[in-house]
Amino acid sequence: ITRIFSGIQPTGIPHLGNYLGTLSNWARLQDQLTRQTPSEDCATNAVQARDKVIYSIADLHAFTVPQPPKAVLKNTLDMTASIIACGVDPERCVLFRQSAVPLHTELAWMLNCITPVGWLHKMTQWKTKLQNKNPSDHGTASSGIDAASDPNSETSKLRLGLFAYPVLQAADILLYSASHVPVGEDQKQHIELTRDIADMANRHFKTKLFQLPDVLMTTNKRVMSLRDPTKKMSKSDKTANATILLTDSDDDIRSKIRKTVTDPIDTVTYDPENRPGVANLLRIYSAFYQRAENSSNAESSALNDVTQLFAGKKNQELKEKTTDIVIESTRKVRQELKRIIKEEDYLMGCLLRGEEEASMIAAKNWERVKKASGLS
Ligand code: AQP
Repeated sequence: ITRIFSGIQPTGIPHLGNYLGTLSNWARLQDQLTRQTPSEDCATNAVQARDKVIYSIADLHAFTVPQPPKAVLKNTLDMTASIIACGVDPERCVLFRQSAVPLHTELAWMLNCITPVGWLHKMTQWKTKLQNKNPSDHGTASSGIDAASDPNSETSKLRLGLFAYPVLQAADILLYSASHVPVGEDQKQHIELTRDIADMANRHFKTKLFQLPDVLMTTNKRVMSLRDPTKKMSKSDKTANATILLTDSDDDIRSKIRKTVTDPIDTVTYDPENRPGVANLLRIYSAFYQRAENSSNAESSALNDVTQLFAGKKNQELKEKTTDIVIESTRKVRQELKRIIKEEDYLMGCLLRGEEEASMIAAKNWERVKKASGLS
């Protein structure tokens, strides 16, 4: 691993899924990759270590769904505070706002001009959006495309940005020559697309402009909504009690987990298909259990241990024990977030410093693109 790059959209306060699936991994990776961070007074080495780990607040991606202008900056600062509270240290990595480095959109444009539209039509997330907009369609991509070409269909009202955002994501990654991109299962296809686009660009410009990044798969499974366990927990889900936020108090967490939708069977078994609510609680418990035990065992083994632990116990007990482990395991992060979220000047300072460093790295790579394309 020579450099990792990852991003998160500032679309609200992060929830337990964002924490387990992404932010805690960001902190862990930063710790692993900058373990030999030299002493503070050795400035050159410190910069070398910092730019191994680049994290972006993907505010431009957030616009793929409408954002109230008044909320944009506040959401960005809240996300910055959340990332730092989860253990990401802006002294040891580059943390910045995507929109502050306009080269992301410039490179995205160049990549748009060489990316075949058919590649984007294959993206599962896009196909899901098409199907949701077009219930009469039976879920094949081609019927979605047909519907999209009818200017009056519901699908043709979907926005271009939503269709093209995987290209912007490719630009985000390629601009920094990231060797690895830590993502969850849902984003794996987009990183594969990034590799294909990089390869296409290298052939198009007849020079090795871009490094093909590898996926660094994060291990934690999806955390599902507490109110509808067939849907993932989402920042934008406004259903009451569906998400546990990093700003929740102990009482909020207690009350939300108590109200979790389970099923009429009274004892605990792990059956994600038929008992998604109970399975979700077992997975949340096991994710924290694995951390508390400091176990390097695979996730599946922690889940087995936890399923054994609760075998024959009442759902009620699972809810209570999950409440305790969530409250205890997130206490430090929640306390730190509460403190830091008010420090707007400090947060802005961290972002400005990150922006400066990100711009320098991006400019070097963009210069090579300009040369290869003839723009220079
Ligand atoms: N429920 C989840 N369980 C595990 N991981 C999750 N992630 C999101 N939801 C869950 C991971 O968190 C990162 C956040 O990425 P994002 O904010 O760029 O986009 P997202 O996946 O769309 O996140 P949300 O929370 O669902 O936000 P909204 O509501 O704005 O769309 C990703 O790495 C994702 O895998």
